[in-house]
Amino acid sequence: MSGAGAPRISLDGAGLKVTIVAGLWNTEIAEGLLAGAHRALAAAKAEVTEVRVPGSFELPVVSKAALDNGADAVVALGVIIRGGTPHFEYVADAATSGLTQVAIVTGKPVGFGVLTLDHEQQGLDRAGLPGSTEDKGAEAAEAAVATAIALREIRR
Ligand code: DLZ
Repeated sequence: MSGAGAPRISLDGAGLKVTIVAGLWNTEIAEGLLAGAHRALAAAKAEVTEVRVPGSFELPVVSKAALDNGADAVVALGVIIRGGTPHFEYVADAATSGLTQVAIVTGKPVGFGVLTLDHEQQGLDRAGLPGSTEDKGAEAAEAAVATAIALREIRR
């Protein structure tokens, strides 16, 4: 995910129930994404629940369960760093296509905050940490809330 052109949006998410589903791999970057998502959702006044999953592969099934059980939107966070095995492609593809399907099948938004990286420094630059140039956890949270608001308008 490159940050060029990413919008920062001021939103009123009062009354929205948002679940953050966060992977545990690559702790420092993952915690930065999580903190950024919390900051953005607090600013939007959304009601927040946090659920941890082992890795990015588990994001889709838990995101779907959250949406099937009352969440208005999910923010899915994960960090996948390219290694020397094909695991990177498998895990990244499973998370990306799985989360896309979850959004379409449930008709509810999934903010996509899964970083797919060549190396750790790219993640540190994007994780909303001191010294980061981007805040992808916050961006994913803002996208989820903005999409939930858009869907509410359309379905009114
Ligand atoms: C197995 C695996 C590997 C190799 N790399 C990552 C990664 O970089 N980021 C991540 O979130 N998860 C990784 N995983 C774990 C899988 O997502 C999953 O948790 C396990 O395969 C167990 O199902």
